[in-house]
Amino acid sequence: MHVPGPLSSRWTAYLGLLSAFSAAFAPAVAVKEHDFKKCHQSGFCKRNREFADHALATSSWASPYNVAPDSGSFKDGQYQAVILKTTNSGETVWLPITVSFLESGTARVTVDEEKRQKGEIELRHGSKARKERYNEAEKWAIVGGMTLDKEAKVDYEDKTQITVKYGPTSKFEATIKFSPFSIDFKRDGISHVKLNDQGLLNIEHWRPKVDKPEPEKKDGDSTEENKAEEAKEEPKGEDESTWWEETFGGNTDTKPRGPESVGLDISFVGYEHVYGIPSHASSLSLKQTRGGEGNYQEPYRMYNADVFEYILDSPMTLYGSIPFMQAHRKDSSVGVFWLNAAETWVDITKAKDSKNPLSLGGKARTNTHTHWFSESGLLDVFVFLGPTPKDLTARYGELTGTTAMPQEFALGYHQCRWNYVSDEDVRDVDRKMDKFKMPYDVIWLDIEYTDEKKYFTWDKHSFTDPIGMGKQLDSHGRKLVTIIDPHIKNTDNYPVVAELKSKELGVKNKDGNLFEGWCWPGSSHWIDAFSPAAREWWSSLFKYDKFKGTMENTWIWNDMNEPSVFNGPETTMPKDNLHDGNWEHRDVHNLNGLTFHNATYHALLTRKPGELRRPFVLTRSFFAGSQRVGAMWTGDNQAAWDHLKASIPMVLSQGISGFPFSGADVGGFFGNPEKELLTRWYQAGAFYPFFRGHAHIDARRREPYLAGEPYTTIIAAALRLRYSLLPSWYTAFRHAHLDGTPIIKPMFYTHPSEEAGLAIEDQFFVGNTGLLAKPVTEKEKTTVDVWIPDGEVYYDYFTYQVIPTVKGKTVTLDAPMEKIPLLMRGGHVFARRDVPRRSSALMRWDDYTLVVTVPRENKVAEGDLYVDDGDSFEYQNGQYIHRRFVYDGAAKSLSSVDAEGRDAASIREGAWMKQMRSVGVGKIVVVGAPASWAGKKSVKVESEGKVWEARMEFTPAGQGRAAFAVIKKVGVRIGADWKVEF
Ligand code: NBV
Repeated sequence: MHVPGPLSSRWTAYLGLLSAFSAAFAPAVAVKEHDFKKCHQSGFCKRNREFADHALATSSWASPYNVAPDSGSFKDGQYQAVILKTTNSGETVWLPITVSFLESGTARVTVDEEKRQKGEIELRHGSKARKERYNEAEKWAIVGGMTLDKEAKVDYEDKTQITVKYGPTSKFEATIKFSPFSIDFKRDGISHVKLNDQGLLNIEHWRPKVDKPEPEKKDGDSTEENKAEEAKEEPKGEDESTWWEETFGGNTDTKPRGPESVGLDISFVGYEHVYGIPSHASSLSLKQTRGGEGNYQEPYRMYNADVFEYILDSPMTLYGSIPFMQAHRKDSSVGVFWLNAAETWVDITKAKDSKNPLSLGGKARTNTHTHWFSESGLLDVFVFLGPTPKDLTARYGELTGTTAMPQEFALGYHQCRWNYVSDEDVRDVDRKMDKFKMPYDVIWLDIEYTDEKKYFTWDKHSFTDPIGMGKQLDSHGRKLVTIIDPHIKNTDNYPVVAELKSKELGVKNKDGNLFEGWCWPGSSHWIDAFSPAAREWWSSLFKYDKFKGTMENTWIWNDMNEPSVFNGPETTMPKDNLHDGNWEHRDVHNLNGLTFHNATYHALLTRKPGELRRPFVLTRSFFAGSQRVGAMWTGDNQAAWDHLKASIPMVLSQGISGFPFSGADVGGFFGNPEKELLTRWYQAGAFYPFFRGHAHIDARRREPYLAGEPYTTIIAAALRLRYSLLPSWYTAFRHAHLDGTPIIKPMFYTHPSEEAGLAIEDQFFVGNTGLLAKPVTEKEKTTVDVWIPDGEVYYDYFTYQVIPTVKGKTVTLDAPMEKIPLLMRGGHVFARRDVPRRSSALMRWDDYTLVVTVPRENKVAEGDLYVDDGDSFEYQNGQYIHRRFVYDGAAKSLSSVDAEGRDAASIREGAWMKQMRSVGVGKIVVVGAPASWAGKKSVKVESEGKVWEARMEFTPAGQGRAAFAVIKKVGVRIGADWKVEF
């Protein structure tokens, strides 16, 4: 291979070299679909689809998997048995199955393979690969919720089946049929989820490789006689051509264990919509994948890859995977979590069920059939029976963990580009953001800050004084994020690579030698973050005295951790590479990003003894569980309107799939957004849980103050809106942290009974605030149609206009350039901080504004506010304020109580809580205030044993605007109990 000389890290010089380098090693700029496998180019995908085609086309098809007679036993919430598979050649394969019924009501079905369990396979040069099926995905993904349901009982059993009742109040049941094997999961006596109902279970069993002689070419190869002969040798569904080796794009994958995929059909009975399995640039309600109008031809793929400038409306894989799917119909949600870290594909089809006209008012119901298959590993699937979307996210959160409580600054605005070219450049951007009164919290450094892409070093010519730069940022409470990627430059005089080599902490190739591939630095090695020793070493690199130039306000960005390998198959690592424990990369691929992200998170926890602060680490690649250690973004999008539009279902999909701390690059990574697009993108981005502007190295500078008027002012307003609502965003994160609730919520999630809303993907509610946002995502659009999910009153956020709404209908809102379509639903109380400041840190001790949106008939409005120090883990010791606000129209009062019923006296106040004693409620705004308040000049306030009057200004309704009242100088502490009487 031709190896270019070392690349200069000076970005100017780099620019020149970039194209040459790109041409040689990096993927070209637009995603080339043909660089990534289609199903028919992936051996096991093709085999499983063909298996399905054959089974579904054969009316007499019977799944060849049967539970062995008398092999089953049920004890302590667990059913164990052996499934026997009869192969085409008449051989019997033993597949131990465990069905675990968990206390939470979740069921887990795990199928392993007996013959594979022991032993190793000798590879070349004495290196070895594990023979058994990979069984450690659980170790990385699952953190709780695994207590068995000791109350689960066998309800019925005979020679053909067993039924177990389980879950809260035993309203769930699973009927395991033996011949052929299938499971029917019911809730309240009705089937919701069926496994192997279509008979597509397929576990490719262990077999030794037999070197067959090349078939002799016979004359007249295509004669009928010869075809019949071939058919005998290769029975249907047993295409052996990719069993032991597979080549794609010039890369050959050796498969020492041969074919070993696991496949299963999962039917959602009576469900028309399925969601989840991110990340795909696709619709929120997933599409069918077996062709037909408006459908995909290809299955949804999950094989984490550097698919930059990805195409839209596609089931192609992206950077991260969460194999969690939810099915929803009016008033019912169920779901499955397919715990497998290997390459996975999911086919989706929907079919009207004419057989069962009984349900749903005699209408033929739709069933959604899904077909899942992974290249290797266990068959391991969790089944959730709902019944609400919230139950699903909570149960899934119990298993894989919930969003880490973030650093508060992380919810502010992040200013990034590839690259800020020097410390002076950073200081300048910092000053200009202030000059233009644009709040922001974090500025980011991409790969060019390093000395020739050697992570943990600085380019000494451009970044002469990183600490001075960090201090300037810190003077306004701001932070710096630097990128650290998993590829370690293979060069001399670089202690990091020297240690990686000498301590053998890198990923190995199939021969057991250190794997070498190409990435930004040129020749590189990859840290194996599956290895405990490698993680410990990784931690040592982040200590302040080791990674010099970093300080307490430096945080980290992990990119390229799919991993991206420029000269690897599908721009990633060869599947026959070896990780810690001799597991093949094939088995663990989709976990790779998580392990690296996790290693960085833990490294930041131990930067300095005694410094216990919540790390902030952004990752590009992820898997189920990544939410526990940081945020993600949707990767390399484009500065185009359709990418702005696509970002919303993508971020919503992340939210319902347990990883809500997500956002897309504002402005679009590749290309140059026109000003209107950039502005609209800021308005939308202000509603992403993770809000970061970013741009490619070739893109023109586009810091928001460069846009020029009127755009600069409009963008500044969007930034300030984000900042004023930070208390409510933070509260939404608290809920996500507690029980896995998404931060921005699609209509099906908040209004699961409204069929017309189930596929809506362009509008959402923010936390529990009742704020309904519908960002403009089309060029020159000055109106939007918002779908109204219920009969509540809706107010315009900015003008307090009462929107003339009808439940289930859309309403057209004006959305000129300067306006973000944002409604307030009646019945909520939410918190803001109204004084504009430069960063979130500078707002810490500001008073709050509470907004009450009076519901129809002046009934009850409710909301909450969670606040802690936003930085340490002290919240785990009770150092937080969590208030519940209740407005009661009939009682004419608004009160604040501890949301968790804690007794204030029992909380020992630390430094932060003490300081919060000086923070109060500055203002209360009651939108939709009753007309009877006219003429009132004050309200009675009661708190901490005192009573006083506060001034109220009432503005009567007029010209479509609701009446509203403003109470100023309320005089109560935010942390205290209080009551206002109107
Ligand atoms: O580190 C450079 C970029 C980064 O800016 C971007 O956000 C990542 O998604 N990175 C990818 C590497 C290559 C981009 C073509």
